[in-house]
Amino acid sequence: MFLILREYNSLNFTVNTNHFILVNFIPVSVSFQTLIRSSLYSLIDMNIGIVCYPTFGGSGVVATELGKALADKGHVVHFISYDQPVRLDAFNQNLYYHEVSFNNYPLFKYAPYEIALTSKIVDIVKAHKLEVIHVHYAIPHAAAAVTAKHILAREGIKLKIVTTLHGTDITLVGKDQSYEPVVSYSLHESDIVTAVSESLKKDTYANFSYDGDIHVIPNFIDFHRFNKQPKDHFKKAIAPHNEKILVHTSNFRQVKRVPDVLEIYRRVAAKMPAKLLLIGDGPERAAVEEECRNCEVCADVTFLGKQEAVEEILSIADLFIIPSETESFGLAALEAMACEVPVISTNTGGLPEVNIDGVTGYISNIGDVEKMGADALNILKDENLAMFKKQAKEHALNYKLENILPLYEKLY
Ligand code: GMT
Repeated sequence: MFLILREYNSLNFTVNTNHFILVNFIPVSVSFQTLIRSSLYSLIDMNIGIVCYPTFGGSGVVATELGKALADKGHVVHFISYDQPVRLDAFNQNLYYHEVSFNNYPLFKYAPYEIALTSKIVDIVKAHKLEVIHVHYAIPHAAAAVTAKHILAREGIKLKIVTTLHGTDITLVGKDQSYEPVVSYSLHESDIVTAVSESLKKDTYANFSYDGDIHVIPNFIDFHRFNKQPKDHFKKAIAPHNEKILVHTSNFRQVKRVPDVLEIYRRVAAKMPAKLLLIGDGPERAAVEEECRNCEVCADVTFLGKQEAVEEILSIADLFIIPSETESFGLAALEAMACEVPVISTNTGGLPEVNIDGVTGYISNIGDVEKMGADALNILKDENLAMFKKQAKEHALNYKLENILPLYEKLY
C-alpha cells in the first residue's frame, strides 16, 4: 500500500516514520477519515494517556501492560497516576510517567485527589498533544477525565475518553449511592466504554442509568512472560516428595474468600500429599495465617507475600484456586491457565467466561467448598491432570496480547 499523507493535522494523525504512509486525497469527508483511520489504525502512532491505579493486581496491571504493549508498537504513552505503576519497570523511549502530586492544605479533611488528577490531565494533554485518554477503573478516573475534557473543550482542544470498567468500580464500590450518579454521568460523557467481560457489561446496565454501548474487551496475557518455565529445582525445594502444588494469589480482601482456599486445600491434603502456596497480601492475611497455624496442615502451607515473578511460581503449580465472591474477570486465573495450571473457581461474575467448566477446571457456587474440594481431587488424579493442563493452556491462548491489543487500538 502506498498512500501520501497530507493535511495529517486535520486527520489528527502522527506520522510513523517507520512506515511509508502517503495519502493524496483532499478534501476528505469525516466518515472517510474514520474509515481510513480504522483501516490504518495499526500503522498510525498516537499520543495516548493512561490513567490508572499504580498498585499490584487488577486494573493497574492491565493498564500498565496495555501501555507497555502500545509503546512497543510505536505509540507514545503517558501514564498518569499518584505513584509509579508497579509493572512500569523498564525504560522505553515511548513511555512517560507523570505523577499527580497535590498540596494537602490543613483545611482539607480529605485531600481533593480528583481535582489534582483533572488538572494534571489537562496539563499533559496540552503539553504532549494527547489525542486519547484511556482511564482504567471508573472511580474517580472517569469523572476526572470528563471534567478535563470539558475544560479543554473551552480552549478548542478535543479529547477522546475511553473508560474501561474493571470490576469493583461497578459491582461493589461504584453502585453505592455515594458514587452512582457521578459514575453514570461519567459513562455517558465518555466517548467509548469498555468492560472486561460480558458479565460486567450486564452488571453495568443493571446498576447504572447508562444505556450507551459497552464494548467487551477481555483481559489479555503476554505469553512472553506467562508460560510454563522449567523450574524443576524450585519444584523439588517446595515439594521434595512430588506432592501436588496448589496455588492461590490475590490481594487478600474479603471478596477473595481466602479461608475457602484453606478449606479446599485441607480436603485435598486429607486424600493426597499436597502443598499450598499463598501469594499476595492484604487485610485478611493475618486472620487466615492465624487460622492456618491452628490446623493440621500448617507445615504444608506457605504464605509467600507479594511476589513479582508470579509466573515462576505458577510454573511449578498443579492447581489454581480462586473462590471469589465477586470477580468481573479473574486475570489471576487466566495467568495460571497460561502457565498450564487448571483452575477451581466459583461461578460468579466473569469467571465462567474464563474458566470453562469441565475443560480448563471446574466452577462451583460461592462457598461450596465441598464440591470445590472434590473437583480439585478429580483434576489432580494422575489420569486427568495432563489433559486439564493442556486444555487450560489452549483456552488461555485465545486471550493472547496480540489478539486483544488491536481491539483497543481500533477504539482509539
Ligand atoms: O480485585 C482486584 O484484584 C482488583 C480489581 C481492580 O479493579 O483493580 O480487579 C478487577 O479487575 C481485574 C482486571 O480487569 C479483574 O481481573 C478482576 O476480576 C477484578 N476484580 C473483581 O472484580 C473483584
